[in-house]
Amino acid sequence: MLHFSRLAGATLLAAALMAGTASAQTVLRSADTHPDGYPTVEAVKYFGELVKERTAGRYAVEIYPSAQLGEEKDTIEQVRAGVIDLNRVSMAPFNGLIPETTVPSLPYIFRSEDHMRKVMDGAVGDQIAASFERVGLVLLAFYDGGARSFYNSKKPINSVADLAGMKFRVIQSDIFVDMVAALGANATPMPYGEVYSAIETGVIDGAENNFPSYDTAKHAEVARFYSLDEHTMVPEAFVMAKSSWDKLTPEDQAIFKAAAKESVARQRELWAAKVKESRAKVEAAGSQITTPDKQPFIDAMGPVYEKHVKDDKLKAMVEAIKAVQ
Ligand code: GTR
Repeated sequence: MLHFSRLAGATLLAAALMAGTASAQTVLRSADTHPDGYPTVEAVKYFGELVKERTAGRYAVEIYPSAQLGEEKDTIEQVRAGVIDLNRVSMAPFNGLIPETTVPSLPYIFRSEDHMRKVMDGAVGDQIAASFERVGLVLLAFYDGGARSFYNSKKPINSVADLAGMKFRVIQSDIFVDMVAALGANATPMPYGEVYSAIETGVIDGAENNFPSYDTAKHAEVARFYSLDEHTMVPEAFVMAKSSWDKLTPEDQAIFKAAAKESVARQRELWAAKVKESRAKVEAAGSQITTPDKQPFIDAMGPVYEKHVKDDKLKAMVEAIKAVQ
């Protein structure tokens, strides 16, 4: 009898502890425009696992992939308002909101992926990260977004002249609109989720993105001419609502920061593999890839820099980026 009640007591205690743990868990909602399995989604998943483990289950991350919580511009407003806690989004839609984000979004600002990583991991990256606080966000990590290039349904692009008069969807940023204009083509900013049908119905001739997006959003099905002009290398941003961040203890903030940092290494590995996989997949499915000489594209970007790099702070950032070896 004694034995039984001890056992029952222990069971009750265990159940109470479990209930306690469960009720004390804060679930943080995170948005991503990409589908499950995409490197950014997997990186945030990994971040969530680390956070859960290191906070002994007090925090967990629930990801809403495939734009379930809305298109990027909407989710940016939601995370600023604290409606959602976390968001993985490109840096380009922040351009109108945070001037510092325009610098890494500029065409041909980075010489290579390696250069981009060094910059984002260094002092300029820190400066850009800090600038998110002004709009109610904490920048947890910069992820790789690879190089963006033009693709279209009409013809192979081998030179700037080939772009003349064509109509491209661009990501929602004025820099992109002006960049396309500087190349003699027309830009239509629109949400990512609308691009496939806009190309299919001929509203636009094409769009611009990296291989993993071109592949997973199925744009390759409707725009088989991909031109490797690699005009931008905009990093991805993983942000947290400042209001959610401020609820964390300093110890938990350190856990979140460390987990985010570790997720960057994971994302970069997954990213490199995904670029290769997506490129092979679209080529096998019939995409035609051309490699135009980049210099004339670079030479055409003067007006974009003149218009978007006006104040001394941004000018200094551009110079600092160029100086990174
Ligand atoms: C992708 C990026 C997305 C989204 C998309 C777009 O490369 O990862 O976050 O910004 O481009 O063009 O809308």
